[in-house]
Amino acid sequence: MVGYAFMGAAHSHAWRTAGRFFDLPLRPRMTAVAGRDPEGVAAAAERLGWESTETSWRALVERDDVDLVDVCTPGHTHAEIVIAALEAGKHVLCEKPLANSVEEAEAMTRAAERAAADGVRAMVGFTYRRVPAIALARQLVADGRLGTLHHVRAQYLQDWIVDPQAPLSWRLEKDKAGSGSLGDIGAHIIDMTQFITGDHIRRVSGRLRTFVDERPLPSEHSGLSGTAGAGTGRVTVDDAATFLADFAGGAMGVFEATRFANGRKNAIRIEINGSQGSLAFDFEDMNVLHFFDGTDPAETGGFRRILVTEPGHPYVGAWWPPGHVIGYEHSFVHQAVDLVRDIAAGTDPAPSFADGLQVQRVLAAVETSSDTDSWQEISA
Ligand code: SOE
Repeated sequence: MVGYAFMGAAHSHAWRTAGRFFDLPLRPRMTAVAGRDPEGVAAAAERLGWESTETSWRALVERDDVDLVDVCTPGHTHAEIVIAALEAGKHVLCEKPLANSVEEAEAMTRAAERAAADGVRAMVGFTYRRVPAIALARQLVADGRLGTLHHVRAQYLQDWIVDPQAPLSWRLEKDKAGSGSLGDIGAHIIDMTQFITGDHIRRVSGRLRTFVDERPLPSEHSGLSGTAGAGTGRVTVDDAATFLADFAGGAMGVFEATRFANGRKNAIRIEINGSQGSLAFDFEDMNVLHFFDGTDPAETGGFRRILVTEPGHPYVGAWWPPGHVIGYEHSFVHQAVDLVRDIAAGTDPAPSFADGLQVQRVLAAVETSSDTDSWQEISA
């Protein structure tokens, strides 16, 4: 694994846990973690359960005892690490969004396609599609329970930088993160809604806004929080993004991604309305899917609250008895399980780099739309 901060901790937990709850055809071994700071990476290895450390990702990628490279670093480093790993014949899991630009994502996708010819697999980490309620939502749509889809409504709401004194971090710098709320969290709802609907976004009309464009530099930073230090730096990404989207299949989409929704910590709200029924989900109640079946008699119909903890629900059978809910970290475990199974079976993982590239094109189109005040088509 390269990187060991917030996402690195979530991925480490997943690699440690996957084979303890799920039957896996291969057993992940947490051979090495890489990071530039020798003390920091050593402490992380100890805490997160890695056998050894490297202070250069290149050294990690060249090791014979590494078969898979898990990239948990900021976006501006993804392309170089991922392409080198694929060229060295290593399977790759890359955190989302795939890259900081469409060009980088295209190069990574080409590298993944070349490597696939030699049986090397590549997956992009849109973990939320592996929340059981989201996987169930996709099944219901695929089974035709919603009929023809009319509306897709999606919001990803956080508030961790609503305080203007919250310090600058890499997620607020364009050269490191590519974009702000748009790419960091908007990318998730693009992937989730396309996954649930089995459809894709055809064109967008977007608005980006930065509410606080100068912030204190951090004296220290960990995960999403930090302490303000001396001096200030410029915020070079969007704080909030909204966009309208037309889906290829005809549904109308309304999307909102913001880090300024005061009081909302990690609310991912998705509602889909079709000719036969509707679905509604909120990550802050992630074990629940609300389903309205329009074919129910009006007198007894209404949204039903499905507690997605039955053994027959996606992924759930490997965990706890019904009603014993799961959390944020479990979707990362599901991601590790699916990737290991694909590697063993020689099948292509989803979401593929091509899927990650398509999301990148939607992100770029929203930015261009906001800059030019126009609708933008998503190129194929
Ligand atoms: C920060 O907004 C963040 O950690 C994202 O980077 C993750 O992808 C999301 O799952 C939680 O929030």
